[in-house]
Amino acid sequence: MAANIFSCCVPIRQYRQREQARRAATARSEAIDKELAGTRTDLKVLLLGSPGSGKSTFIKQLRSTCIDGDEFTNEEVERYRDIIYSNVIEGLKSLLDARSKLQIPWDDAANEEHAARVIDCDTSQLNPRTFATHVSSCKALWADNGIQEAYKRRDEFQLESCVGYFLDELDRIGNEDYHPYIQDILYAQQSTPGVAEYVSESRDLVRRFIDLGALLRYKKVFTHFEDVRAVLYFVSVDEFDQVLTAGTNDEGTGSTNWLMKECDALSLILKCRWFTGSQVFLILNKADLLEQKIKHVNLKDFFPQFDRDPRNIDQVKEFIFDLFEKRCDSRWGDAFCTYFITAVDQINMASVWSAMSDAIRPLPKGSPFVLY
Ligand SMILES: Nc1nc2c(ncn2[C@@H]2O[C@H](COP(=O)(O)OP(=O)(O)OP(=O)(O)O)[C@@H](O)[C@H]2O)c(=O)[nH]1
Ligand SMILES: [Mg+2]
Repeated sequence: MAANIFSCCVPIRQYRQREQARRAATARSEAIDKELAGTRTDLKVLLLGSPGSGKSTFIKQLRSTCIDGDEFTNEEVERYRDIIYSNVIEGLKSLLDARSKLQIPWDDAANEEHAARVIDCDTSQLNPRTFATHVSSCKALWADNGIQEAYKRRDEFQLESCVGYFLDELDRIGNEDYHPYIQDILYAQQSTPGVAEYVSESRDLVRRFIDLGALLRYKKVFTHFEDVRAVLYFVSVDEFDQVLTAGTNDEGTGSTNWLMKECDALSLILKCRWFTGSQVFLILNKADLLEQKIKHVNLKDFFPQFDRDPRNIDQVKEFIFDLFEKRCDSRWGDAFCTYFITAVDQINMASVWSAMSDAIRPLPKGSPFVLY
């Protein structure tokens, strides 16, 4: 009996000792956390760039692939699903409009009826049930050679870069129980309406990524410019063939090519007094689309000074790289870096981020804030 009581008491004593040790360890860890919270470095990273240049896609990748490995919540996945439905219908509307304006004949004239259904669709009300009623029309239209021909000529009109990807995936997206893959979420297109912030926290570091979307023109955004550790300026490199219709750009410098306008914008950022102590990254995004485009659009037609092989992606990238680097004052030195990226590619982003994150670190203690 005594043995029984004794054998019962030992585990209880051990349990109490273990519990005390566990509580002490938790208290120690909380004390360290509290101490670190006081000394944690807060790094502000600003994302700038024209609409559609890939800022939100980059943040989605930081969140899901590069830094935090976060899963999107069910509510977010459902919201992206409805955005994807809208991307499909709006994309088809653009293709239908282009087919008509470019006077491309229907493959099957009976598809006019499907076209009318898609044109009448209210994209603000899409959900699995309402989208299901349009799936057969979408499939019939995407299979029509007239629409395919318009798609081939997409450089001649405005078409979101995600449209081809989603239309090719219609069998999957058209299922009523469709649940977007992460790759679909990366392609989902919706303009950021205001300032978006993504905060990534670790024990000793808080990184705040601030995406100013289309608000850069408004003076009130200058409040975000103070103490910026890094600026990421995004450019869609596949738009080298876009010509500005107004004759001069917003800065009044007279550049009429889209890439030259982006060079002007970058040079203004590099002169901006707010960023003299920041690391500046030029993100030349959509390298995948650039590679596709140079197969049928000649860079020489837009940049006569380009005297190398216009079908060679490395030579084209080198030329674009030089175009921007020449605008960069040599004083910036290591505080200015350029990367070609494909923001929708998870493998590419993981390696780009591992190189970039090394540069986005707190400045060593005691070093002056200004880098040059
Ligand atoms: N193919 C391809 N598509 C890309 C790439 N980067 C972004 N996109 C697509 O381009 C579209 C626009 O990207 P966003 O990230 O929304 O652009 P943004 O800069 O946030 O645009 P705003 O919010 O309007 O300022 C989305 O459909 C993206 O999936 C890329 O490297 N390759
Ligand atoms: Mg955005």
